[in-house]
Amino acid sequence: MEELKKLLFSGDAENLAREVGRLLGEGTAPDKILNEGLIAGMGVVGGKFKNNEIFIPEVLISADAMQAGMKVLEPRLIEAGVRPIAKVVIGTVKGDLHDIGKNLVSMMLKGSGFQIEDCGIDVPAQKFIETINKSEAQILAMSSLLTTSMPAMKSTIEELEQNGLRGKVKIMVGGAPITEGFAREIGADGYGKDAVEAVDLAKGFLKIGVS
Ligand code: B1M
Repeated sequence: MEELKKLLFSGDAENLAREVGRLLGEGTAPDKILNEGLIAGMGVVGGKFKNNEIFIPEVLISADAMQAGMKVLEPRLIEAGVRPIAKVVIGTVKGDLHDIGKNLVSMMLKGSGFQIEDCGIDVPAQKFIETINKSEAQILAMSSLLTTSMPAMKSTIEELEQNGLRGKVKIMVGGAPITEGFAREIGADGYGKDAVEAVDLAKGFLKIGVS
């Protein structure tokens, strides 16, 4: 597990995938590899990012390595019946094409055991609604990088209300122009300043019950 964490931290995707395969081959339980190796490793990455010891490019490289490890691990997790801790629908709101931050949040959430339904960019409210309905997700995560796309977060929340879904999902918002005050004003349940805060927030929702 220590080796996995090291490979994840150094972003060595190829060797990480190989090491996951090797551990599976010698009979290590898939959930042990996930929780004690990959998720624990991403926790270290998140902690260092929070403390400004590493920066966005390093986090992205580690997240890529995590994805490579997950590709090998995922079929075995499914076989073993290991379930994600919750489902998150994520997207950049209507009118906005920025996705680097949204992808980072998505990868960190995945790295923490959440299942992600990524709606992509320029996402209209109806698309969020359809995806929430289809996936039965417990959390909606919306990103906006433009002051001009911020109102789309508010209108999406209003449409969720009109569709009777508001009480069924916790909503978090984030992105460079978003503030705690704005999140409160539009009726979101939380605001994440960065990808690490987004993960903490999502885990916090689980503690208070997300359904
Ligand atoms: Co655009 N752009 N851009 N751009 N762009 C900004 C955002 C801008 C601040 C640049 C500037 O003028 N200084 C400015 C917005 C100004 C404003 O609204 N006040 C701007 C503009 C104006 C535009 C265009 C309108 C330019 C034009 O065409 N005239 C245009 C808009 C297109 C559109 O969306 N409709 C445009 C286009 C683009 C590119 C396509 C060229 C490209 C995007 C490529 C892509 O995303 N695939 C781009 C880029 C790269 C930027 C900058 C330079 C970088 C954004 C970025 O990726 N940051 C940006 C200036 C800047 O920020 N320095 C800028 C890195 C990323 C990791 O950070 O996304 O903030 P960020 O995510 C963080 C947190 O915010 C948070 O976690 C992340 C990790 O810590 N976070 C969340 C994000 N989402 C979250 C969700 C959460 C929680 C946390 O919970 C759900």
